[in-house]
Amino acid sequence: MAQLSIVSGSVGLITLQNPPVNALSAAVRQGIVDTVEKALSDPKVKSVVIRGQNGVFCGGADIKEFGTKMTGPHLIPMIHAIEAGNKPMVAAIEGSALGGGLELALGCHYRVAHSKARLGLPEVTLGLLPAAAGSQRLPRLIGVPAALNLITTGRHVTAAEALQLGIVDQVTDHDTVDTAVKFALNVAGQSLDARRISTFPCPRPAELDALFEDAMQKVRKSARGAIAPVACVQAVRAAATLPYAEGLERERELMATLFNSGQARALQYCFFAQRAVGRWSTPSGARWDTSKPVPVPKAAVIGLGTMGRGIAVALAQTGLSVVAVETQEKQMMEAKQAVSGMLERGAKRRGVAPVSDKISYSGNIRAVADVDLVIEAVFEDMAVKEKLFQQLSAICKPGALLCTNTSALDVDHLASQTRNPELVVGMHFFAPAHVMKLLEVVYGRRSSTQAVATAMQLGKKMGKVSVAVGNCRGFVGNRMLKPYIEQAFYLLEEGATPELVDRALEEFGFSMGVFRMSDLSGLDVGWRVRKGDGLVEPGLASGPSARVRQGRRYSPLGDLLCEQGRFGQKTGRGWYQYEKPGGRVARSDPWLHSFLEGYRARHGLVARRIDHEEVLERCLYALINEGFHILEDGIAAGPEDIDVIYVFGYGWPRHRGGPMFYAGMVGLAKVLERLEHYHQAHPDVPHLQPCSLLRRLVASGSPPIHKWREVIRKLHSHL
Ligand code: 3H9
Repeated sequence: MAQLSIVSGSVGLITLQNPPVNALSAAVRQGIVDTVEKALSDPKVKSVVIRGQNGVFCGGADIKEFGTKMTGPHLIPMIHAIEAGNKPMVAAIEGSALGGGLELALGCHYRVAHSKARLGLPEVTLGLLPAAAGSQRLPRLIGVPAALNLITTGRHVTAAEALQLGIVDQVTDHDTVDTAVKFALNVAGQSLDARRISTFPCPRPAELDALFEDAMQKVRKSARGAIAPVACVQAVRAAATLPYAEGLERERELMATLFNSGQARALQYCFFAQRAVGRWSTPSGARWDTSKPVPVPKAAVIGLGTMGRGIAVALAQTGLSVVAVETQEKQMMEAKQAVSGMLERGAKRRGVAPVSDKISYSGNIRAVADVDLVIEAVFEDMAVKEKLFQQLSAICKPGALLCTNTSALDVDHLASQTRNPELVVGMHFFAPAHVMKLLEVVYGRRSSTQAVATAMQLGKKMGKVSVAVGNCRGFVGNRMLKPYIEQAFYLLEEGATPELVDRALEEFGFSMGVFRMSDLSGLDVGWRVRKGDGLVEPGLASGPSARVRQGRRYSPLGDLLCEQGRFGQKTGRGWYQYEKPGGRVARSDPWLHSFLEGYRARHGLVARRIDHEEVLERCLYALINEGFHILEDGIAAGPEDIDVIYVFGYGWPRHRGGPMFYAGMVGLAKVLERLEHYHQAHPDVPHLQPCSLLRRLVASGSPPIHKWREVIRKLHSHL
């Protein structure tokens, strides 16, 4: 797990060996302790280089060990032994030095990094803090403000930034280990008194209290209830105000509160869930490891509205040649300007040249004749898309993949409009498409394994978290959103206000409550869909039938607002009011409150007091219940897929792990009991009727989430 060899006559080379990222498992820690001891006691060794196998220095503590009984040497004394040693230790950093990996490097006396290496203390993203003295050494090395920034955000820095900050001593474009060995030869025999970071005084900024108050306010605001960022600030404060040993003790205490917290478990679950969705499979037998994607050097985007523009930018930034097609001249002109602005801003952010030359524009659909893949992002209307797919099927070269960016429409139906339905898949992007990380790749009944693999691969190349999902109305994300929004409407009818519902959801951790979100995305979007579904009946009809459609409870509230032209931010009025059309700051609207009172009076509804708990239970459990239906139907392969979709695409707070993980944390039996309770109170709301998979899981003793797939598999094999 760690090996010592002697190179260049006098340099002890310690190699960490725990692929793929040389995580610091018990065996690796033991290996380091043993090899360091050997190197320090071997008179032939004058200096030491520590490196990781296979071009990765170290990805940190072994996250898989968390939650199990920890064995082996502890990290802190192991790193102290390295720092206290009387021979220079040089970390040779290639690939990543993250978390405990960087803490190990900070225990070394010198650090040499390859120019492509990335360094950071991302523990906060796992609900932890850098508790192998990272929170105490880093501020001593680079100062409090820079350390606060790195530790509270968990961001990775490039080698160039690490050099500028003073984290590393040298950056090389050549062989890192060779460079580090030369470095080690040069420093052999030199005094190490000024190289042990734990002995450095921590630089004390002038306005210490103000600095930490400001940092605390900032993290509290952005953390949305997450506790780790707050603990990170406290740990850095300890570094700035206490002697090293006392600071270390404070770091230990803070870590103890985080380590077994539900938030840490949720965030670590998210880490593995994000990777698990990459190992996708479909019921037809397509799999991530056996299905071969086809290369896609050239792609086309059709329709340059908001979505199309974002998709074109995302593709171009990935290095593809893009043909962008828009038939309306005015839209084309606006799109060209918007796209070039997006590309310029993106290039500036990433410190590269804009890739405007990657995109060519055309008003003629025939321009897509030679591309390898088309993504259509035209108006969300089945008739329009049907016609387009018929055209594409005739125009595109043989083998070209045809993808739809629909957010809900039937992918199988669109595939049936083409000569090669096996080449059709859904690629559901989220707005803005060049920024949002989530991509739902929707396989149809006839999609080929190659088509799914190609779309998944393209998503990965674009830096998206791609999740393969089955075809049904709304796929996974939007299908679950429907009962969630529906409950929010019913709560208004029963006495809540948009402010109350949103506050409950935002305190839970959503970046935006359901009504503020609806104002942002536009009320007219859902109105159009409901109209298409024959649900909208114009006017202010009263009587019981006004709130019933197709035998179920229905709330026409959203339709009534749209009839008044209240489409949300774009019109300056929606569930809230805004200073002007396009305004961003939501203010309570007295008109809306009296409208709700009038509505209730007209329908004989008596407003009652609704508390946050009911808002959360009704909205979230209805959404979770739909998640169980999705698992039961085989639309998502496992709970991780649903959770990743909600965390990356729908603002679900990551420190709560995603809706299905949250259900497990609350207790499946409790979720079932509350759904039964609410369904009894609202028998005309089918979404509140508990799903049979949920009942089955509770009946089988509420197994932990990683065992749900077994229950689902059994369920499917019985069918
Ligand atoms: C810590 O250090 C705490 C200390 O401060 C104090 C303790 C007292 N452990 O991401 P990839 C697995 S907390 C175990 O696909 P990439 C990963 O699950 C730690 N396993 O590769 C995957 O497995 P699988 C702080 C780990 O090249 C495989 O390795 N460190 C760990 O795209 C490949 O991973 C971090 O937060 C780990 N630490 O990216 C860094 N890391 O194949 C976490 C990875 O079965 N790691 N695995 O799915 C990363 O950010 C990325 O993995 C990294 C490589 C950038 C290193």
